[in-house]
Amino acid sequence: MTRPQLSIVIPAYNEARRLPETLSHLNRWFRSTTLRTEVVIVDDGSTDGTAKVAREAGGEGISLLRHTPNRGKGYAVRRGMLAARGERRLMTDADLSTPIEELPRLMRELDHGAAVAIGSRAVAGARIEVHQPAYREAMGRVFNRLVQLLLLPGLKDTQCGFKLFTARAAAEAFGACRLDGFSFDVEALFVARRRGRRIVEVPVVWRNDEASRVSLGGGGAAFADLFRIRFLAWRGVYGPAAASEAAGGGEPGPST
Ligand SMILES: Nc1nc2c(ncn2[C@@H]2O[C@H](COP(=O)(O)OP(=O)(O)O)[C@@H](O)[C@H]2O)c(=O)[nH]1
Ligand SMILES: [Mg+2]
Repeated sequence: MTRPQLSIVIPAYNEARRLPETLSHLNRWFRSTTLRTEVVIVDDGSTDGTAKVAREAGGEGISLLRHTPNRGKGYAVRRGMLAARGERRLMTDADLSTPIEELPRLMRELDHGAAVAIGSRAVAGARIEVHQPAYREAMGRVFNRLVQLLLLPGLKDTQCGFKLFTARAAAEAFGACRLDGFSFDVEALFVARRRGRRIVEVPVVWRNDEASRVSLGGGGAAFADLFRIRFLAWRGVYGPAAASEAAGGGEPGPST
């Protein structure tokens, strides 16, 4: 089979209710694009019939990976990104909080040479149509302060679930990742930048879906994981830093 130009990786934990609408929306969107596309759904130990829904909606170009028990969003995305075959690989949440219609903005950045384009709610031009609860937004701001301080200076939102990688950047970054929880985005971006890959933050639309699977405990663990990434980097787990990273964090300018 010819290689897909785009893989859409969807981590799914108990998404039987949200997945059908998401998949039918994606199917409609496929008709508007000429890209050869595959969808990879990763059922992360769901107990609610997610796999059945995915199989029923499935068809050509939709594949399902399953594991039990639940391992976390990081594990699910990593598995999907490494199994995907597309020349470019998008990870997106099952609730399409960032609509798939935003994809061309990210594609454009890869056309212009970026290795990774990440959807962002915190840069000029972003449009938050439905906000997260105030405590999540506040926690997100504190989290980002720490992310920038410890690991990724200059990136204002690493937690939006909509990110596009070239095949090479995806294999490189996710191949080196260790974390299964919610800091996996930070880890993948940290590794990508360490290898000297250019990351661009792109303003996107966000419509929060209140049916969140994120628990407060999971949020706490995410903070601890930031220190873990620093520690693993110090231990050499992510390999040596590329010259451009060692010289000061990759490309100059606000978009890195
Ligand atoms: N919370 C959570 N989400 C997971 C897990 N594994 C995969 N996911 C997926 O991660 C995505 C984001 O989850 P969501 O609850 O919408 O997060 P939120 O929008 O940040 O509150 C969804 O596609 C989930 O199905 C997991 O173990 N826990
Ligand atoms: Mg959500």
